[in-house]
Amino acid sequence: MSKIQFRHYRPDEVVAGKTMRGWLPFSMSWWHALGAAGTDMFGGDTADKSFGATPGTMAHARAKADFGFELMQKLGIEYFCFHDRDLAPEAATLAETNARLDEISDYILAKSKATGIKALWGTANLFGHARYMNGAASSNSADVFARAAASVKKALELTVRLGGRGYVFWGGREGYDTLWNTDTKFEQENIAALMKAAVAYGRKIGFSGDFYIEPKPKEPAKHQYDFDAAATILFLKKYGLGGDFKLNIEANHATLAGHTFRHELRTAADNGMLGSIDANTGDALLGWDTDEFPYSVYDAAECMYEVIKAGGVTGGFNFDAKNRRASYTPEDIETAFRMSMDTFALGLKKAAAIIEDGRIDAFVRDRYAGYGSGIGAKIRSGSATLEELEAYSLKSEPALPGSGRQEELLGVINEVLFG
Ligand code: XLS
Ligand code: CA
Ligand code: CA
Repeated sequence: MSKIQFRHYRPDEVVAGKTMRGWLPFSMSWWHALGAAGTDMFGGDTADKSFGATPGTMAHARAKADFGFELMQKLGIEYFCFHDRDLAPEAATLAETNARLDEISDYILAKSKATGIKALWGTANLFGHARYMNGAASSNSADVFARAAASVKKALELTVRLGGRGYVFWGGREGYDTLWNTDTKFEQENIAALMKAAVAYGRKIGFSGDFYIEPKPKEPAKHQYDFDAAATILFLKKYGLGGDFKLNIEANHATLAGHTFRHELRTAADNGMLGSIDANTGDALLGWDTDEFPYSVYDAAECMYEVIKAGGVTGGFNFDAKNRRASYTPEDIETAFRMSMDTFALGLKKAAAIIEDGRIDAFVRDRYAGYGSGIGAKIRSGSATLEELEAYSLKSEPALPGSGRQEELLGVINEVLFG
């Protein structure tokens, strides 16, 4: 097996005080790399992801694992992310489904032990089956809630077994299509109840990692409760889940919510909740979740600037990304990973260069200098009263605040990035 050669990714090279491998724990998403075959709303598969076996069989589940581990080894990727459904097809009963998951996790665990490649995070697919048409924990059916909880229990066990750093809740159908049939407060209370039960069980079986919520505003639901980082943080704090949960920020979901990737990273980090990253990108001209392999060095540099400032992620960088429909050969899969890993490696170096250059950080620091003493320091200490601030203001009119110098700063960034 020949290792893939990178242009910028050198796992052991130290950048900003840590190895590239340490800053960038890359992960392969089982569903895209081994599952997505190019199907879209208007046409079927273009890629062959049978891997020499019949799809829907356990032989196929094993063939996917074989291909996945070889791919990760070639790339030097040390983690993978999975839904229960990605690992083995669902059977007629929960008991049979669980038996299949036990069987395939034995197989994967053996490969994991042989290679050192582990799960980054696991999750349960609580959106694909027809039973989840009205959501899982937010379903109007208590039986569906119970079934979702059973799947979370099993997915947590798999995550622990496969060495996962985290466990993800992505609420694709935890939302609504019309408020005319929905009790939003009731549904969100139920979502919190499932999460609390998951924390209790996870800790009981020895899961010491973080739980994550992955915000997304819509698709498939018209409105998802975990709309963006801010809405999700409010939910976690309201229900007392902040100690066990962090966020898994996905670039494409950030832009769907009308934010930038960087905005969502900053919001999570400001609240001490930057856990993990789903590294992908959307398309500025398309209003849905295209899950493309990230290629913008500029975006990657912005991302890595936020990540360095936050001291890194406790999770990793999961390529929740798939090849375009017309890039359908096995070589296209390798090329996509290589290109995106290099994008983040270069982004990391550029972000470190921005910090090293110092002009941006110095500008931001100086911009708030007026809060360092006098009335500003009083405001920062939280002790300034309105009466005092009025008395202060009566003495003189405030000067205009200093210029934001936006264009100058953008020029500095261009200079550091491109010379
Ligand atoms: C879908 C989400 C999903 C989560 C895991 O848009 O990105 O794939 O990452 O359920
Ligand atoms: Ca994702
Ligand atoms: Ca997505």
